[in-house]
Amino acid sequence: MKHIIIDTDLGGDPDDLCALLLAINSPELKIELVVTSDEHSQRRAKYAKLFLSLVNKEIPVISGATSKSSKKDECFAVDKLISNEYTQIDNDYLVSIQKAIEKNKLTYYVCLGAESNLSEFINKHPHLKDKVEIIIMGGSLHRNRHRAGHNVRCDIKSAINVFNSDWNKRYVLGDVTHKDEILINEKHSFFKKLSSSEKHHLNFVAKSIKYFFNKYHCVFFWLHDPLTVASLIDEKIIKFTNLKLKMNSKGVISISKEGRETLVSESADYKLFWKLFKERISN
Ligand SMILES: [Ca+2]
Repeated sequence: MKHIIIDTDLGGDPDDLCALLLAINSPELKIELVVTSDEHSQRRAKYAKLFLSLVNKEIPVISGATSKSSKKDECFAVDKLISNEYTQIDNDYLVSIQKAIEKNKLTYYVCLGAESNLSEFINKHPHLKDKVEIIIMGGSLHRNRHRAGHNVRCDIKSAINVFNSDWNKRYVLGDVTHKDEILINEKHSFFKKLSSSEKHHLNFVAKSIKYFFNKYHCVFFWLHDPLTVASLIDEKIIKFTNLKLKMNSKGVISISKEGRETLVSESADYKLFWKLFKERISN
């Protein structure tokens, strides 16, 4: 069993919620802590707590770093779902992450959003390096060579700091996640199943997806974050390779002879992913 910390910007793109549910329903993983990133008034943390209460899981939730994005849009689509939530949530995230990591020999730090919390943590606790394996969903090599992906753009400075650190880490790149094989729209059987389920928590996921579609006039999303989590459950789902990479001041990565050896996703087995994902989500 792997001990994991999930660092997430859930409440915007619904794939974070699907990733959280996949991790909850997977006995190979034990979630030690959920920490939110790109926070606005602890709303992501409140939303996480609300969902965990629906699935009856006592998993600690901590509110992470406040958004560093200068954009007015908060990328948060589920205000209506948390409108009655007045829960006060702790925000001593650096202490909570430290405690969760010190508890076990090895912890997988799964970063599914901005890297603000992670960057601060590695600066503050370099002595914990050997107890952590980091897996980051973000960046791409071939998809867009001029603009970093959403997670990196939310806090470019932190992404650069993490990239240049000597902590053990691997990246699930947008090159393997922006794929039709893991694209969900309203016609997809997965979405229909969630919408028609009698289980309250699955309806909650369906509702969250609908709010996202409505707010952003969007008709689909990709399962970037569930694919990332799935790669920890079954290592055959994503094949990783070592490349020499550099990250520029805009957070864009590229291959470079002088670059840093970096473990990145090369390909994914989407059929294997779907088999696992379908089984686990319908629980
Ligand atoms: Ca995310």
